[in-house]
Amino acid sequence: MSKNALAARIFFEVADFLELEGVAWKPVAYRNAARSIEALDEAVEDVYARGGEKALKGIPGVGDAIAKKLAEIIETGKLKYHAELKKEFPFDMESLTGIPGIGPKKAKKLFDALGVKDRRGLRKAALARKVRGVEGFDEKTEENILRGIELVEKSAGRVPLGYVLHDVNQLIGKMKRLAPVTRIIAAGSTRRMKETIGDIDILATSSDPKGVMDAFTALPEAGHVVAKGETRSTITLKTGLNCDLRVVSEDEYGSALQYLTGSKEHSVELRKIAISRGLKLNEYGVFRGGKRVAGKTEEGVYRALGMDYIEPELRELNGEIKAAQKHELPELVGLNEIRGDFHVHSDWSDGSSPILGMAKAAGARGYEYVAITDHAGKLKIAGGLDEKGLERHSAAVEEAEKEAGGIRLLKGAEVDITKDGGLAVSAAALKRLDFVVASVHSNFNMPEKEMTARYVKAIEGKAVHAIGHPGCREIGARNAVKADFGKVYEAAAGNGVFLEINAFPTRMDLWDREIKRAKYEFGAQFVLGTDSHNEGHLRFMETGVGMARRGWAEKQDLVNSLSFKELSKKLGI
Ligand code: DGT
Ligand code: CA
Ligand code: CA
Ligand code: ZN
Repeated sequence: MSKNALAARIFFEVADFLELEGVAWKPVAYRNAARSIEALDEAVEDVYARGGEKALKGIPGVGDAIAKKLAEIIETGKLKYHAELKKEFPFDMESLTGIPGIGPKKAKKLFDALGVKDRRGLRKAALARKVRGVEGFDEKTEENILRGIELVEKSAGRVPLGYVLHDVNQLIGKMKRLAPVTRIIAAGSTRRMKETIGDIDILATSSDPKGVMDAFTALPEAGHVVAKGETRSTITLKTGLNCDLRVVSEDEYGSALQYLTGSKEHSVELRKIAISRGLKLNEYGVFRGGKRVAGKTEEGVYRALGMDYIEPELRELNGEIKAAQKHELPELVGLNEIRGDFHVHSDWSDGSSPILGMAKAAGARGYEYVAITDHAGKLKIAGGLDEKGLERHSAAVEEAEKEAGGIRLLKGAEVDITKDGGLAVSAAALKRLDFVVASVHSNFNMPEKEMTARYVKAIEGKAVHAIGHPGCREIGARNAVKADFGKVYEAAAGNGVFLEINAFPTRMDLWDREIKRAKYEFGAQFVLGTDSHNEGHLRFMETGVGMARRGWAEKQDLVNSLSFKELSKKLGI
């Protein structure tokens, strides 16, 4: 485990322990620090080596006390404070609270009543139907626990792309400098911008494959060399992720890239089409008889098969091949068309940076505008603002705009949708804002009918601009809520309410198939928001755009492509 992952894990567990002890605020601080360490571009040990505790304090959410503890973890691999807390709670907190629906309090209850120490123990107890006997649990929660464990185990070993894309790009940049490569590019699920990846696949061309293999396996990022061959090698990065590298000749570059990009299902279909046209497609090229007719470029491969070039994000065998044959592929939106971010938190709720810091960082990305959408409502743990608080927040946003150097700030909020579809803040208070995201943050397990009605009511109230993370999933931790989403999309499109594509790496919500469905079947419009809790998170826009593209989104489908002038007209601000 990398030191970042280790530190994040320790801090998350400290937060859980402190929450159990009823300590106020500190759990929020530890979780914030853990989250930003988890998402950091750099290894914490490198930050520390560069500038000691002082440099660690440059990490968002890391203050004096946490910097000191982080230094201890970097130096010793452990934290005394954590070990002391653990003595009081002698079970594997992280293993248990990693299961959807299990918080620190429930974990302790299960430990006290059944001696359950970790996920394995809990599965055993649930299968033996012992959980339902514990106070606060019943047959249904027992079932949910088993389903939750399955979800966690299924996603084990996969990593949210948003957390690692930057590392992949850096690694490729380094190889460009250090290795004798002509071309080098990420393929596989990374290139398709899938929300999680199992491993990294890189393709290169070179006249000196052996030199490339030597440079690759000698990278300081390589924790372990799994295999080293003449033209292909695999390393395990210090972050724990595997990375494959293939070197091919220039002539094979296109077909090798097509093969290595996948998806497998997409490629299998292409091969069938090749056969039906009297051709043969493989990773070395497209052949007629013994003669090679394409393979140097991907465009050439698709052209030889009688279709338009298909962008990597679309290669999931979800209608793209038929569309390419009929020349009906969408013109996908690009990152350069994004002019703002619609979901950003500050230290007014559970973010770790001031409004001004977030605004300047958004400006530095070249945005024209950013919506400051701190939590509003009763979500205590996230520091939800009440109506008075919202008024002060709006005033602070106006102030920050004056100092931010030209970027326009939208006075916003992320307001909770209550159990019955109401909003946690009055319509009058919301009316004073420029941009309101409404999200479900509680009662995730409602029956489908009630959840559908809850969303539709929130939409039809017309007090909000967007529905935040509509599926309410947390990748690897919580499945999407059950609702008739067709009805939700229909209501949203009919009432001019946008659907969010939340780009936070563990959310990615809405996602590919749902975006495509909402667009083509219901004519919905979308807003991309990173759900940033510090400046570094703003870069998740990149994978967010990737997800929008996976959902076949074009420029006109995303409100983010509007200029501030067009946007203010649309919002009436
Ligand atoms: P991942 O790593 O699980 O996130 O997903 P991928 O898509 O990166 O899959 P990976 O790393 O196993 O393989 C990389 C690419 O190689 C994959 O996207 C397509 C290609 N590939 C792998 N196995 C097969 C296969 O059996 N048939 C074909 N046609 N292509 C394959
Ligand atoms: Ca892969
Ligand atoms: Ca692979
Ligand atoms: Zn939210």
